[in-house]
Amino acid sequence: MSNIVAKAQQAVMGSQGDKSNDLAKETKEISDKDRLTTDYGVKQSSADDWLKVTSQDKQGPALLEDPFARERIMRFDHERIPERVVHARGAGAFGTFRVLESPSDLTFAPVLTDTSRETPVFVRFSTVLGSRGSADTVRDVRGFAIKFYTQEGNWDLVGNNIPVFFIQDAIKFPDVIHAAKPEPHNEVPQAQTAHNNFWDFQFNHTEATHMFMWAMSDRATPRSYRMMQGFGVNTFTLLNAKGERHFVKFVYTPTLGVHSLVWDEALKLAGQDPDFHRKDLWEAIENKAFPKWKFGVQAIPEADEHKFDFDILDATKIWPEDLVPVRYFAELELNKNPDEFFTQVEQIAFCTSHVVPGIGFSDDPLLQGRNFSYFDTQISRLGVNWQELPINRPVCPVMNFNRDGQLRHTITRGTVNYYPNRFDAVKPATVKEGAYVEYAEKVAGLKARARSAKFKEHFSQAQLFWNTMSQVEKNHIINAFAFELDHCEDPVVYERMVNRLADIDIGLATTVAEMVGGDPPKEATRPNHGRKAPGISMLEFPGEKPTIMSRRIAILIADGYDPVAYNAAYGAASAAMAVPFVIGPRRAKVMSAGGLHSVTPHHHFEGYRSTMVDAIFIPGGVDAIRTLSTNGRAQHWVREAFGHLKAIGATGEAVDFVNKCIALPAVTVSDSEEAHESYGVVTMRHIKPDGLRDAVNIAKGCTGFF
Ligand code: HDD
Repeated sequence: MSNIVAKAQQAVMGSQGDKSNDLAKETKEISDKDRLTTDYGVKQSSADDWLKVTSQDKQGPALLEDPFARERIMRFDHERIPERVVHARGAGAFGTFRVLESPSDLTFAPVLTDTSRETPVFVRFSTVLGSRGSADTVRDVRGFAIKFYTQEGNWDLVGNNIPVFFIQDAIKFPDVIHAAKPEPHNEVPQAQTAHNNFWDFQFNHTEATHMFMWAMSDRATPRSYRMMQGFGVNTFTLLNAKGERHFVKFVYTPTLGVHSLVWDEALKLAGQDPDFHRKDLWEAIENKAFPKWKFGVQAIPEADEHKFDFDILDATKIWPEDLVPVRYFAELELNKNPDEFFTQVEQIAFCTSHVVPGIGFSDDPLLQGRNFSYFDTQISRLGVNWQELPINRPVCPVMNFNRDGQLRHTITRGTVNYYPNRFDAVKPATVKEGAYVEYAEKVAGLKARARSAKFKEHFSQAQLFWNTMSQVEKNHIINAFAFELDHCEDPVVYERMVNRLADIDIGLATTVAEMVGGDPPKEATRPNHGRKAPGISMLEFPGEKPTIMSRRIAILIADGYDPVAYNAAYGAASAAMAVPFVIGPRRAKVMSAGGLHSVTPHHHFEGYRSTMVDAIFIPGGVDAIRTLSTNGRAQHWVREAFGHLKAIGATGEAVDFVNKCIALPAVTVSDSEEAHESYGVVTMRHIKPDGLRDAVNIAKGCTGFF
């Protein structure tokens, strides 16, 4: 019998620890050697014509008897599966998780302690509210879910890019999502929080106050999935070999820094390039600019659970980093794009309930509800055997007596499918063999539909967040509220919300009210404690070192461009692993000054937009600049890039062109022979190779910050 079990196990598992090999077994490559067949393997002679009764001069009816045509149409008719009820829009990639320094005082989980391991992972990023086809850059929370294919089973860490949540108790999830999704009568608006129902709910649920401050901040308009932090949000537990337990929050911080789009860019990109984030991730991985995150935890010993003025099991609260610092000990790298979107990114399915020995849950009421919801939703989305799908199956052995159901895939040999059985087959594992054992937590209390006292305080951390923001971040938050509440037509909604803002900051409330209407109180309705905390302002995360690696740089040219400046800039950007895009008046040969060189631009001025790049560079050239000066769109490129705080470089005749486009007295575009930088505009009359390097360096710094 054990032989049979071993064989069956082999059929289910991949080669140990290696998810790529496991997936390779199910992956087919298309080639010109392939011949078209039906799903049942019979070769087909035509993919163009349905079987018909026909003759040369008369077209007769199509025949229902044609099994080939019927199969194609039937398969097509059933291609769609339900999209995720939230987080429907997303992108994903494979990667690796490595432990750099073992936190064995916190946990015995090998995935978090074994420094010799490389655990394969799949990460799916997402927006929350939009449908599968919605735009990437909308204002929204981003999902950041990691599936760790560990030797001890799959561990799913289903996090977001914001460390807190709207609600404390999972029972409210349907309400917060219904209120945020398109309204029920007309299914409007798509992928937006800017509507009556969302803000009506926020007002009626004071516990959402902290979270909506984050959602109105620049965190909700990331520049790239690669430039977002990730947070497990809920409170988990780690168990060490001595049996000691810590409460933990998982944190992952990108080495590229935390950066956002400005709102105007995000709005425009939603139309100009709805796949902006999806493409950005793909492009970076293809260019081998592998995104990386430092991975760590905030940990609180079990004995200290009640030492804080907030409940550490409340998902609407952060653990301020001055009280509980983050301890980084591992790194996460994404290094391989998926082969096929549907079978990998769409079919991947996460469950917060899936943890491995050494990692556990807490009594966080949001987490406990989530632990029910995820498995359940996968059944309706993918079917009960969803864990057998290639992207979801573990790389370690799987064996049990869960059987049958729709689309059961595994064939298990043996005459019994229950335990205990006369063969002693498929016995429960011992602790030594790696069994998951629940922590023996002592629980006592009365059953009640209630939350503990500290869960009732809802404003303190909303103020903490606001107090900590830099002035620039505050301005962006004010503008976000002004935009959102302006989209609420019902005065009850925006007037009440303006009042609610006075619970956080009276300046915020009055400034927003001036724009959207409403009558806020004259004074703050709640005293501000004045506290700030580290780890909240994005400015604290500029990145490990300034880099233009994987940043897009547009080089604007026209006939007569200066080939020396062009080549130098293109070369410098490529050498720094940035992604240069040449933009010209047409996607056909553009001749340099002197006619010795030519370039075929990647895009033309109308086909691409400044929103899609991080910086622009314009080489001089008398004729080229004459053309750009009479081209409204080329001027718009410069103005818009400047308005979005992007680095702009110009040499030779392009200096005057940029100067004219910007035309702001505060910005001095220098006439200097040397490289000169002002407001992120880098200019040089006469180029020198060194000066260009300066320009690229300055561009690095500038693109890093906005
Ligand atoms: Fe959730 C998906 C993150 C609360 C119920 N959630 C989902 C995804 C992420 C999160 C990243 C997408 C996973 C993927 O890429 O497939 N959710 C969170 C976070 C939460 C949270 C960080 C708060 C701490 N979620 C939450 C609650 C419930 C759900 C309270 C229900 C009680 N979430 C779901 C779901 C989804 C989901 C309906 C939809 C698709 C899926 O699970 O697989 O079950």
